[in-house]
Amino acid sequence: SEPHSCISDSLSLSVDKDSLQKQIDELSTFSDTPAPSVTRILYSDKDVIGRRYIKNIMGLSGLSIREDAVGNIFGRWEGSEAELPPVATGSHVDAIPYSGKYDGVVGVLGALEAINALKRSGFKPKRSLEVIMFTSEEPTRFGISCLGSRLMAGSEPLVRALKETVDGQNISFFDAARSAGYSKDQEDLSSVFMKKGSYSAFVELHIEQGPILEDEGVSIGIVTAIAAPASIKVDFEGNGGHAGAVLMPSRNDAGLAAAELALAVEKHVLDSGSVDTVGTVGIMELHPGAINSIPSKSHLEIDTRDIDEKRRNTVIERIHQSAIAIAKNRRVKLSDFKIVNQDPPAISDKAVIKAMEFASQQLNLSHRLMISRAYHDSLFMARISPMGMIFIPCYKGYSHKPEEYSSIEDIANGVKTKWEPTINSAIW
Ligand code: HGY
Ligand code: MN
Ligand code: MN
Ligand code: MN
Repeated sequence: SEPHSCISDSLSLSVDKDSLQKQIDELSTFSDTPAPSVTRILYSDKDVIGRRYIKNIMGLSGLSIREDAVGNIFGRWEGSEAELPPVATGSHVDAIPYSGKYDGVVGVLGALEAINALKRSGFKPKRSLEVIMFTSEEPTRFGISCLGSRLMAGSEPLVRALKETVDGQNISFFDAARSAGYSKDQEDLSSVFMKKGSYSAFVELHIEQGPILEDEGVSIGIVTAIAAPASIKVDFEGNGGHAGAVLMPSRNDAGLAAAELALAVEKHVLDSGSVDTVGTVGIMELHPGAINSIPSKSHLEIDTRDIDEKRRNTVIERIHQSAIAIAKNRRVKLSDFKIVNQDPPAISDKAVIKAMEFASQQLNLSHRLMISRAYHDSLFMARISPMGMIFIPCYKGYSHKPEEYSSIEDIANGVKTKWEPTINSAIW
């Protein structure tokens, strides 16, 4: 349906920038690493405090709050026709080690400020509006990205996997969830699943995490598709031994096998034929990790993505072949090659894209269509609802590092653009 006239003017909507900036700054203090970095890992004490902070704002905004078995948090503003599927918006507030204070946070606190601005203006929604804070968008603790939204989208394999998933300290997913007040009885996590059609639209506001909008001086990015992410865990085993006494010809060094595979990842990605293929070895651990002991074990975690799923899968296949060849040549054991996730890309909904283009025009904001190379909870929300994403510029495209920054003006532009489709779809 066609977006209605821009009603935000008639509602004299305005963003309370000071309070929004203050909330972003306060939330960033709940961190396990010193400012300006932010570290807030799933179910950690700081994550629990962050969750309480968000629920407090939801309560103050008069939203009814529900939490599911893994801690996805839903703040709902009941509409006059509450039986209709609601309009939803939201993002995440967990943060990888030594990251920044805007990734995800802008989409949660910005959503709550949009609700408050709508309330201040006297707007009354027809469809209910729901703000979602998704559990664990980042893969840091259990190696699973978008854990909360992946479950909401109905992943049976994930329910099975979580039963035997442990973190780096050998704490099980369920013990960690229980320590944060969730999944008390080992309840069946399929209670988290949501049906297709649960929402009439889902819109996520997020920093671009790339340099395009800032380079081009464009205020709003309207996401047309989200790239297809995949992650792989690899373990090699050798005999190890004394760094002085074992001569080179008789070594089978698991550390060098890992190093060679990391370079093979780079090679296969660069040989893919497209600049859209990316690959990263962000984790590489050597055991026993002593300068004078030949690594007897190595563990790598590989992240590879592409907007073209087939091309990405070819790269994964080549990485696997390299791991087997390296193990053979170096006489080490390839003790594990585990594809943790190999997700398809997601396509934004045409009507939601149109609503966001309309909103940007009405608000006189420069805007452009673009793809998202980062993944988001929207990747999975697209499986149960028409999805759209709004990007705002961030400083030099920096993200996942303490220098991450977006101006409160850019954030306010994103909030205003978001409420237009929300308003329109709330009326649609
Ligand atoms: O890695 C990502 O794409 C997201 O920022 N977690
Ligand atoms: Mn992130
Ligand atoms: Mn994010
Ligand atoms: Mn010695």
